Amino acid sequence: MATPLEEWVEKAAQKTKPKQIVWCDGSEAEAERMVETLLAEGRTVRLNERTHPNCILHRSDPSDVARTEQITFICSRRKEDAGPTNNWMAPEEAKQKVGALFDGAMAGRTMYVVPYLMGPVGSPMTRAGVEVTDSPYVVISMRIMARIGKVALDRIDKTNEFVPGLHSMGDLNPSRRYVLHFPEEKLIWSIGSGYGGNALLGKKCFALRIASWMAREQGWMAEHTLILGLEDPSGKVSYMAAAFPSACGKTNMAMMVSALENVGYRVQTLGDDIGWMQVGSDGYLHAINPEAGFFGVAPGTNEQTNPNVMAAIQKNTIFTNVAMTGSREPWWEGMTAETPRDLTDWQGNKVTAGSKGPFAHPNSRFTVPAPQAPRISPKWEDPAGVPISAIIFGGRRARLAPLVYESFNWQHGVFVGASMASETTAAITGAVGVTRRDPMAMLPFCGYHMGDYFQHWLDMGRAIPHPPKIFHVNWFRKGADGKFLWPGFGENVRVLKWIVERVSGKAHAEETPIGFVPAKRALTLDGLNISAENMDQLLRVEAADWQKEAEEVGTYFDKFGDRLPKELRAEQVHLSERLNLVASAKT
Ligand code: OXD
Ligand code: MN
Repeated sequence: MATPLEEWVEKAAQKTKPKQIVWCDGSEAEAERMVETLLAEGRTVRLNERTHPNCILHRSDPSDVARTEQITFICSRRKEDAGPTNNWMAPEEAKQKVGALFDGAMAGRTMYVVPYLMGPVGSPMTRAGVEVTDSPYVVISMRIMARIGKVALDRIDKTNEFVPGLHSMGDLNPSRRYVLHFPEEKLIWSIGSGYGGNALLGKKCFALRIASWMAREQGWMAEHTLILGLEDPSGKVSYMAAAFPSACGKTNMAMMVSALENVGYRVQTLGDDIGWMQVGSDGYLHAINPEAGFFGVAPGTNEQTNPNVMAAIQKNTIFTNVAMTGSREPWWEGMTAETPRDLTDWQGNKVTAGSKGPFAHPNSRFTVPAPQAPRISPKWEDPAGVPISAIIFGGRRARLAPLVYESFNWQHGVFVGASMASETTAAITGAVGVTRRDPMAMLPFCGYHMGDYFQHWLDMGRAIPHPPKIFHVNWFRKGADGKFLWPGFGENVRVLKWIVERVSGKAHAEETPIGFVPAKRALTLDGLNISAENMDQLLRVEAADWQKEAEEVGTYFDKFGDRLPKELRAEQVHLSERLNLVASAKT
C-alpha cells in the first residue's frame, strides 16, 4: 500500500506531468549530478577550484532576484485570520487559479522529491517537510539549508507527519508567479520563481509562515531571529535570540568576531535567520536553529565586517548573482576597495570601462553549510536547544532609539517588539529613511493575524517560568553630522556584555520612560576610541521624539482592530504618560 507521502507525490506528478521522478537521498554523488545538470543548462559556472573548491556561481533569471511580497499569500479559510498585514486569497480560488498554472508545468522536466528536516536530527522540536521541485538549484540549496534525504524519510516513515510543498519554476513570468500558504492544511505551493525565499520552501514558507501558525496551535514560537552564545571569561555561555528586519545585520551579528576577545568574551554562532523556541523541562525558553546553513546577503561582506563568514565561504558554497573575477573568484561591491579588472557582472556580461555598477546584484547571496562557520557553537545541533537568557529586538533608527535599552518586563518587551520599526534603505525601496513598522521583524513572515500573534507572545510570557529579558538595540543612530555614532560590528559585543550582566543582575542601569539604559560607565568601553559626547548622544532618550513615536505606534495599532491585545494598548498609553511626566518635571 502506498504511504501518505507516496500518494501525495503521485498526485503532484499527475498534476505537473514530469518526464521522470527522482527521490533525492542528499548524497554527495547526487549533488554532483545536479551541478552537472546546472552547468549544462548554461546559467551556472564552477568557480576557481584552487581558491574556492566545490563552489559554484548560479545566475538567476534577471526578473527573479528577490523575495516577492506582493505575490505571497496566506490562504486561510477566513480572510480575517490572515489579518491586515498579509495578502489573502480564498483557498478554493487559489487552488483553481494557481492549480491551472501547475497543470503540466513539469512536462519534459524531472521532478525531484526532497524530504527534509527543519531542526537537528532527534530533537522533539524538529519538524519534517517534503518539497517537490523541478529545479536542481533548489535541490542543492535545500541540501545546504536543511537536512535532506534518508534522515528525513526515516522520520516521515515513522510519523507520517510532514509539511508538503509543491514548487515549480513554471515559465518564470512574474505575472504568473505565486507563493501560497494553506495554513489549515499545512501546505505550500510556489510557482514561477527559483529565488531563495520563494523557492527553498523549508525557509520562510515553512519555518516562519506555516511554523508560526503551528507554533501558536502547539504552544511554541517560530521567530525571525539569529541565535548566538556569548562566552564570558569563566567559560559560561549565555544564549540570546535577536530579531532584526532583513538587511539590518543578523548574519554579521551571529558571526561576530568580538572586540573583547582579549579579555575572554567570545561569540559563538548558532543561527543567522530563524529560531524555533519552546519551554524546556527546566522552565527556560529553549531555541533551536531549524536551518542547517546560511543564506546570506553578499554585498558589503568583507574581512572587516564579517571575517568569519569570509572564511566560511571559501569552499562548498553556492553563490547566486555575484560578480566573478578573471581568475573565477566571486566578487561583490564592498568586498575590496577597488573593483577588480577583468570582471564579469552578475548577468554574465564582461565589465568594460563604460559599464555601470553594481556588478553584483544588491541582493546577491552565498549559501553555505553552517558547520563551516569558524565559531559554530558546539551546541548548535543540541536536540534540547539552548536556554535563551535574552531576546533582542532592533532596527535601523537614525534618530530615535538609544544604542540599547531593556524593557521593564515581558509584557512591556512584547510592546517594544510590536512597535518595532526600521528605516528603509535605498536598496529596499525608492524612499530612503522612511520608517516601516515591522513587528518582531515578522511583517512578511507571520502566517496569521498579527493581533493574534501579539496575543500569542503575551500568552507565552505567562507560560515560561523563567522568561528571557527583552531588550532593544540600535546600531544605526547618527549624529548631527549624519555619521554613525557607534562603530558596530565586533564592537557590538560591548552591548551584549551589558545585556548578559543585566540578566545576571550585575550591570547598572538608569530608568527612563522607555526602559532601562546603561548607567554611566556601565558599558565596557576599554580600547574603544569614542568620545563622551557621542556616548551621551547614543544613550539619550529625547522625550519629545518619543512622544511622537508613541502617538505613531498608537495609530499603527489601530490597524489591528479588536484583535489588538488590550495589554499592548495599555503599554502604549503608559509610555505616553511616563513621557508626559518627564516633560512636565522639566518645565
Ligand atoms: C532573508 C530575508 O532572506 O529576511 O533572510 O529576506
Ligand atoms: Mn531573514
